[in-house]
Amino acid sequence: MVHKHTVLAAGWLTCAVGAVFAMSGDARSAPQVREVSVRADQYAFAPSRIDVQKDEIVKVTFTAVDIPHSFTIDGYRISKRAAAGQTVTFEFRADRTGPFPFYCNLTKDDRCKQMHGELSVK
Ligand SMILES: [Cu+2]
Repeated sequence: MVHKHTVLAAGWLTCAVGAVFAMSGDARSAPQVREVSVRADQYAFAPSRIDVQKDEIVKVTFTAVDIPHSFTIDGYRISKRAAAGQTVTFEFRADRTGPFPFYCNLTKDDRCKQMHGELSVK
């Protein structure tokens, strides 16, 4: 019984140490992660401008506050829809530079056409 516990503890310790090494390894080689929260409310995005560096992993938390909206960037072939009051998360690698317009492509409410923003990748 005592022996079994010792083996379990040693196994756990090996895992923990392994995880720490794996994490520090990732920190050196993995790309930077940029977390961005975007709210769509009353036919506008907030913020309407997102600045990132090239090759960053952009983690977007997108919330449609009042009615369904989408976060659409043609330049990155991204279109994510959120239902009213809901949040969707997604990520992509900003592997091309440029200003990329984003907008809401939902057609149910005509005023969604007013929704514009810009992603800047430098
Ligand atoms: Cu919309």
